[in-house]
Amino acid sequence: MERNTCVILALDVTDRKEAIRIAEDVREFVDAIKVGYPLILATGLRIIRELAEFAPIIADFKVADIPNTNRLICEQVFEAGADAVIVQGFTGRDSLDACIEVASEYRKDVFVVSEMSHPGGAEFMQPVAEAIAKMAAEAGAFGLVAPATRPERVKRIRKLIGDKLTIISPGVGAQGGKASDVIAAGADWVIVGRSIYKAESPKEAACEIAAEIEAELRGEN
Ligand code: FNU
Repeated sequence: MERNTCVILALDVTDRKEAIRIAEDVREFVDAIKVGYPLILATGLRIIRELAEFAPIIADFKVADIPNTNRLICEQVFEAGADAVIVQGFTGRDSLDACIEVASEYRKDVFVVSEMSHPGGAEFMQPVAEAIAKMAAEAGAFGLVAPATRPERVKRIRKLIGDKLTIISPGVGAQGGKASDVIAAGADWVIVGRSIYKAESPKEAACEIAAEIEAELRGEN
């Protein structure tokens, strides 16, 4: 995944044509498209290949099962054409290892959720987030998912893992996080859903977020 705009689109619409229209519209301003249960349950797994025409695809299935089931799920995800999968870390090292093994067979990437961005993410996950981040680094994951709603947590996780893992960060816009703040805190990419796909012009919305990040990286903020 190349880092240009530092924006990942979370495409949580449930209509195939709308998904394709938005993906085409915003392609120049996003480095990847994240698809998850809403779109895939509504339209089928084939949408991954259709969208892959516009950008690399991250499959957000938050895989959280025993190692054997994780392996079977990841095989399906990569067979369908995804470039990366998001998995949970709280299921433990063996479950994560199964995902990473499959990903390396397919030469694809695994992102591990360390702490979720919604308020409930601070209840059970935050106390174990640093242990999950360490485990993900030791296991050889490609990256972590850490909350844009809590840039101070992203900063803490970045300090802990150094440059070993990339950090992708959801929670910008609709959930209250600010793109430039979380990039300044050490995230490599922001993940943005509603603020782009529900905007009157998704293209303009994506362009604005990319510009905000570019200004932050140039030190203009
Ligand atoms: P938007 N997402 C999230 N928080 O929001 N995968 C997490 O901790 C996490 C995620 C996803 O709020 C969420 O499912 F691990 O509309 C949605 O697809 O900008 C996207 O990130 C955020 O969407």
